[in-house]
Amino acid sequence: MADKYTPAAIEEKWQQVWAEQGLDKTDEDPSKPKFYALSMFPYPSGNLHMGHVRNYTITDVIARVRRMQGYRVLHPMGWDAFGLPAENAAIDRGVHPAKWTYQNIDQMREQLRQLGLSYDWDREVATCSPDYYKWTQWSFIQFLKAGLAYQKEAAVNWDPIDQTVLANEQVDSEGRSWRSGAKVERKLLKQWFLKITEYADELLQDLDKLPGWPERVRLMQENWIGKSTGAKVTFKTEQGDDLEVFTTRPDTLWGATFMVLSPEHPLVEKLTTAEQKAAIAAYQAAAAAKSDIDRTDEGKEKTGVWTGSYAINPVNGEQIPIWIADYVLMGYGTGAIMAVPAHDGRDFAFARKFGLDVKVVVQPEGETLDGATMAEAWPGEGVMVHSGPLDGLPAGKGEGQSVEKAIAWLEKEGKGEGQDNFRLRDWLISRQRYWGVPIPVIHCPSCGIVPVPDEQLPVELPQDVEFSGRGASPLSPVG
Ligand code: ANZ
Repeated sequence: MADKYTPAAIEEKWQQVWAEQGLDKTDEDPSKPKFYALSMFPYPSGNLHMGHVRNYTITDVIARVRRMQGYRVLHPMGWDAFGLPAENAAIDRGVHPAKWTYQNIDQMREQLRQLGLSYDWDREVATCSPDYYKWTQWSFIQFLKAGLAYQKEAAVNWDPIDQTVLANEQVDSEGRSWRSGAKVERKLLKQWFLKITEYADELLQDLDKLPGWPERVRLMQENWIGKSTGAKVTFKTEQGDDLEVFTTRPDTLWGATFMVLSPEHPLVEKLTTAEQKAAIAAYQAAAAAKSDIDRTDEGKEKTGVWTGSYAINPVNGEQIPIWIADYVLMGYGTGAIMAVPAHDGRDFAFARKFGLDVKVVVQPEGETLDGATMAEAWPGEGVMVHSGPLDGLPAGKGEGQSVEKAIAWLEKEGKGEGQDNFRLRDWLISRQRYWGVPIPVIHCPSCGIVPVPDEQLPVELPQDVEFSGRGASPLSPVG
């Protein structure tokens, strides 16, 4: 026996023998127990890296052990082959994304073979091939029929020079487009979503069923789902519209001294008086140019504009001014808040900057806060004051405390109701790019969105397209 391991001499020879014996083929003998060894499909970037090697070795070891234990093992490989890099390569190098993708697949398949991994290559799939994405489309239609796929307007990154939507990865840290260098804007476009929020509670509860998982990972999941408990409260605008807010502190309603709408809120136009029109429009344009991270940066100076209108506080009939400000995001809660400057830091900074009232409704023990002179908000514990039915209660979320009582009172009075809110957003699946699965629906002018019948799937992606090199999808309408 040779005392040196020479991969070139040994591996190729034995891989050949395994191939001839069909060692990796899926055994279909129904008398044996089945085992499915599936690892995550790689993106066909062109070359394997050590992360792939580690990952795929683990699954390969499992598959081999199971075969030896007498299982009939299905151990396939596939390619997560749609996505933006293929399109970028097409633009940069003038090759069609399909050609670039299949070349990369060939190369990486060869590298996986050299590693001697025991895949059944007869079962290979590529997500960009019509016989595969037929099933992606079929699944989408099941979601659509179940009411779990839907379209709505959502903010996207818009490059005003290239006139195209950009992925987050194409926007640099200064908010500029990777290609044109233009300052990226936020623009509302109709998008497809999957309603993952329908499962938010279930996802949260079932984290308990993962006892083997690191606490750190479970906590990350929990924060990502981000459950907040509170209430939805309905204010009336002076124009007579309902203005709903989500609040985690419904007990502080008597201390609400103004309201703040996100600049994108649908009621802004109606609320804006003639005198305030120009200032509001300018502020909306400035907010559209900012990222959510910029907008919610706690440290930054608060900005905003009064709409010129008032709302009526449902608990005491007081008229309070309605402002717009970028620290309120359209994508969270209802996109509108009641501002309680005495007990919320952001609202406090805003009120001081614009000279708005500050009304204390929670008095901390041993102190007497005065709205006119206090130096910062008091978000902590205390006793409820100036709050009608809540007066004298301990402020807090526990049993018998102010929040619980406030919700019961709102529900009894028909002014609001308890509500949970989640940070988790529905999953935006449309991309406005070319190299992806066509959404299998017909936009019928008279009957709306109609799913393509199963027997007509797949709806194939046109192959014969030109890349303008300007970043726009070759399928976007000309003009
Ligand atoms: C009044 C209030 C008084 C609030 C108070 C807090 C303290 P979390 O915990 O993150 O769910 N809010 C609601 N929607 C918002 C939006 N779209 N953009 C920015 N802020 C929003 O926070 C919920 C609280 O954040 C809500 O409760 C609301 O302010 C604000 F002493 O309402 B609160």
